[in-house]
Amino acid sequence: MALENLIIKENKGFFSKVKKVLNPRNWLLAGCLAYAALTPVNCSSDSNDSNPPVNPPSTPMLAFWAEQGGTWEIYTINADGTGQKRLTSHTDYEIYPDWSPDGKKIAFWSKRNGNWEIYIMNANGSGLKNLTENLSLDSHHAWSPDGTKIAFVSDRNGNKEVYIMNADGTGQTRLTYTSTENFCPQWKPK
Ligand SMILES: [Ca+2]
Repeated sequence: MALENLIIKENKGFFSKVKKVLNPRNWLLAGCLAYAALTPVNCSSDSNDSNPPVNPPSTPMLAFWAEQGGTWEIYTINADGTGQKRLTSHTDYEIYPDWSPDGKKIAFWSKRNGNWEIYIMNANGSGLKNLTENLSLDSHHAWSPDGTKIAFVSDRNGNKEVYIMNADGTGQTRLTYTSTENFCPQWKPK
């Protein structure tokens, strides 16, 4: 290619690039891309963030123990008096139900294995588990505010002392050391 033609071709390419840069449509496109890159992404599927969706409140419910049918058992009932349900069924005592803070579990005392133990079960009565498994008295359970611990009373070391354990029964630890009896541990609210 002759030098003159080569210069003409390069000049055409240069002016073509200048034309593209100066084209208002390209500037508009570049502006839109820049705006999209700098605008924070809204990850919420709800366009109205000032009113996030709220789960409907569950029906208020109570647990109680009663001698119905000749044995002391744990029951639940709705706060309007409907839906009474028997959760335990044993010839020995099942008393003092206490809800876990998240409402999913119920702890209670039972003598079903011959001595007082603290048991736990799901709120529908399933998943029964002996938490303390000790031949001495274990009683007066109290859930920690975060639901991870249960305080209780036991006389496993001679007289009634306050203990603490994880909510699955592990890590049972004595907290008090007195010659007199200690009862009814209660957690300070958060
Ligand atoms: Ca026991």
